[in-house]
Amino acid sequence: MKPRVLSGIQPTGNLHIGNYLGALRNWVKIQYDYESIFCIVDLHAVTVYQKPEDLKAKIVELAGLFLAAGIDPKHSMVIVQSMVPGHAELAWLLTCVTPVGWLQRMTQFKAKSEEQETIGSGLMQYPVLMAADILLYQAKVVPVGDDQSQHLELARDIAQRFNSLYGDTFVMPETRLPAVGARVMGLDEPEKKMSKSAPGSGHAVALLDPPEVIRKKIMRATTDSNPAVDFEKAGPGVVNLLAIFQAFSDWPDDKMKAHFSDMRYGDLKKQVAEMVETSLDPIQRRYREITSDPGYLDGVLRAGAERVDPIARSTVELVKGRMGVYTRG
Ligand code: AQP
Repeated sequence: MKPRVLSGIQPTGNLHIGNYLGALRNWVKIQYDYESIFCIVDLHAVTVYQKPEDLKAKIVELAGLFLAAGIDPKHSMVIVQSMVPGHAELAWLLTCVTPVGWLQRMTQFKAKSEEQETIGSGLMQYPVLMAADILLYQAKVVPVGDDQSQHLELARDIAQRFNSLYGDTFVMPETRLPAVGARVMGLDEPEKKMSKSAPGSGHAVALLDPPEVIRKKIMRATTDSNPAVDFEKAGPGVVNLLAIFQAFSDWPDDKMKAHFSDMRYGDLKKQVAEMVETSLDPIQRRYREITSDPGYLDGVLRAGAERVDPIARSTVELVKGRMGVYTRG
C-alpha cells in the first residue's frame, strides 16, 4: 500500500502564488506517489471571524483551484475539514494531552494574536487541530511551505506525547518542504511572507488575478537602490522576484545568473510578470471550465468525504479506546 500524504489550505482571502509554489504545486507533483488527501481547512479559517456567506463561497472556489492546478479527484481525496467529524473530535482528544506552554510558543499564534482585539481560544488551538488533521489519517508525509514547519514539529511532539502516555498509536509525520518557493515574500514588503490576509493591494499575486493586474502588482514591487541585478548585493525585494521567476521557470542557478546579471529592474519585473502570467493562464482557464458546471465541485467534495470517513472513524475509535473513553465498539 502507498504511504499517505496529507496537506491543507485555509479558505480565507485569495489563494496566491506563495500558496501555489509553497504547497499546491507540490501536491500536484507528488499526488500519484501516495494515497493523497488534500483538505480545505475551514475549521482553521474560523479561528478568526469570517463572514459566513464569504466563507462558503471561498470553500468552493478553493476546491475549484485545487482541481484547476492539477489535483486529480479520481485519484486524490479532496475534502472539506468540517464535513468529516473526526477532525474536530480528535482535536479535542489531542488538546487534552497538549501543554498550554507548547501553544504559547508558536510564532504564528504570537503574530496573529497581535492583530486581534480579542484572541479566540481557537486561535491558540490552531496547531492542535492541524495535528489532528494529520494524525487522523496517519499521514506519513506533509508537504507545506516553510512557515508551517514549527506547527509540524508540534504535531510530532503531540503524537510522541500521546504514544508515550497511551502506547504506540500514531505514525510520526514528516515535513516535506519544496526545493524552491518554500517562502515567497510580499511584493510590497519583501521582509514578510506573502500572506492572504495581509492588507495592501500590491502585496500578493492571486492565482485568479487577470494578466493586467498581475503586471501592475509586479511592476510596482519593492526593489532597492541598486540600478540593476547584482546577485551578490541584491536586496530582499529583488531576491524575491528572482526566486518567483526561478520557481515558475525551473531554471537552474547558473542559467538565472547568466540571464539576469546586470539586467535593469524594469526589465527584470517585465520578465517576471510575463513568466507569472503565462504560468497562471492554463490554471485560470481550467478554473473557468470547472466552475461552469455548478454542481460538479459539490459532488467532488461529497465523494471525498465519503472516501476518508472510514479512515477517520477508525482512528478516532482507536484513540478513544486507548484513552479509556467510552466507544460504540
Ligand atoms: N508566502 C508563502 N510562501 C510559500 N508557501 C506559503 N504558504 C502560505 N504562504 C506561503 C503555504 O500555503 C499553504 C496553505 O497556507 P494556509 O492558507 O493554510 O495558511 P497560511 O500559511 O497562514 O497562508 P497565508 O497565505 O499566510 O494565509 P493567511 O493570511 O490567511 O494566514 C501552507 O502549506 C503554507 O505553508
